[in-house]
Amino acid sequence: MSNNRKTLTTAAGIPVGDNQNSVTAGSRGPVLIQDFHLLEKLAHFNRERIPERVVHAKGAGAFGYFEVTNDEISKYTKADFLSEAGKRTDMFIRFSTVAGELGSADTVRDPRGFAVKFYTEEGNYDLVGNNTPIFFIRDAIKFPDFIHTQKRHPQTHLKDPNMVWDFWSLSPESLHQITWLHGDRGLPATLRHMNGYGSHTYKWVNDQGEAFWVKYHFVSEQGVKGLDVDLAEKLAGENPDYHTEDLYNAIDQGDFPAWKLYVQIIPYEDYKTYKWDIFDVTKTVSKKDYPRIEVGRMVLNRNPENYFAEVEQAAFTPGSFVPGIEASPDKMLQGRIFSYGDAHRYRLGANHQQIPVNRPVNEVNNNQRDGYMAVDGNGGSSPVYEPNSINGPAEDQTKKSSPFEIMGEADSVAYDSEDHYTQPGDLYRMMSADEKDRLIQNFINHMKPVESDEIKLRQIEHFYKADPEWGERIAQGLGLRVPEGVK
Ligand code: HDE
Repeated sequence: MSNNRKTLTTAAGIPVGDNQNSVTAGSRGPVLIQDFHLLEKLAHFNRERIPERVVHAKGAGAFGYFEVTNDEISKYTKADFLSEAGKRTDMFIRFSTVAGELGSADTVRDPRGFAVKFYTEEGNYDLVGNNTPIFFIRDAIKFPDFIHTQKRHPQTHLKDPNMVWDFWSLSPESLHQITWLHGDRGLPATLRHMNGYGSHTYKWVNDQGEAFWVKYHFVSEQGVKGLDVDLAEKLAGENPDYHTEDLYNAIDQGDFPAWKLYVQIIPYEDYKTYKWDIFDVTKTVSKKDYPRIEVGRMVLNRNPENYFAEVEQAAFTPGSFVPGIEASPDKMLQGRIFSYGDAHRYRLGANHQQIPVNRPVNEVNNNQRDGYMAVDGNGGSSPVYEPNSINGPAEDQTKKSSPFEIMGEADSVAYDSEDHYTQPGDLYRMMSADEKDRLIQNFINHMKPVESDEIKLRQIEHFYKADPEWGERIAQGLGLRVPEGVK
């Protein structure tokens, strides 16, 4: 053995004398329990897995930076990392599919997660979006049921189009997102060839205390490209990690992918009068009404050094806001603000923010102590309570979030708009003839295995209401007729 190799050690740093033969009682005798290296090795191996994410389990990540390109953004937000052109902030991104398990194929029709962590000087800002500007549902209370339909059937353990279309046909607010999903953008060529969206409306507040509503759009500099359906199927078999590999190789070869970040700024008072509820995540806000304003540029220039440490253990939450960026009353967003931290505490533990990929670059000062894996010194001898007279960290009232006026009664009520058809219909009508053909074929292929005609007809009614031609074409492709009562 050459002398410049490091000595193999146990986790306690003890040099290992033999890593090929366990210690036995005599050369043909049983293994001795005193072989602590063997015991540690087997026991640690059993504990290598942590729970995979209940959604977005399969993902790829990369590090990079975000650079502000527009000096005017501070008119709308006091967020320090957006304060002036040229300002750079390190960031980490994780792309993911939604429904598949950790080992599932990349090239499937599914939204892609687009989760960005900005390591700002005022703490981590997480923008946990998708490659779609909208979502299937608009109230967090429906999310676990919705995801159950996307996962495996409780008996067969198979993906089940009956569950999927039963739920979607009974949740017409999903029509906009499923139209998007069955179009060309629902199956991206690579992770580099897709846009990213914050999806929800968020609130920005400037240093005068003025508030604005904001929608985020990351536009790919590589262009937006879809993957041919037949090629995608072939790749899913031949190279299920096709997208993961493409991203890694591009960065490895110095071909750094980049996105421009734009925002739509919606004046605060407009939420009361705009033709759509801007807090309803199944709707978009027109670019004609609120044009995109450039904010900056995101460049991915470094691969993770270790997948588990940095990608699997990455913990994003829409509840990680920095001063100048706040929540809106979007019910989905509100539910998510609970859900992600809860998922991390379960998957990674109470101290998950101490894991290097999740650790902020600025100093952390709070009165939270102890818990499993408190590995950052646990606050040392500093104070552990507040108020105190021993010079502990104090709040800064200038960083308080802005007020939002509320009226009405506490109740379980739906969003006002029951118009689930205008925006999907517009999306359909915007498509070229070829795109429409592909969209319709994708729907037909996906709906064909559904056993119940009742479910198919219920969904056809939604297509028909969005655009009669669309409904007729899908009905025909499925060998059905649009019911007379619908016309
Ligand atoms: Fe998520 N989502 N989600 N989601 N989501 C998770 O967080 C959840 C939603 C999104 O790369 C989970 O750490 C609820 C919309 C991304 O690590 C979980 C609702 C959007 C990722 C969770 C939504 C997303 C997740 C799974 C309805 C786009 C991957 C484990 C209110 C705007 C982040 C975890 C990563 C992951 C919950 C809806 C995007 C369970 C309850 C809308 C990109 O907490």
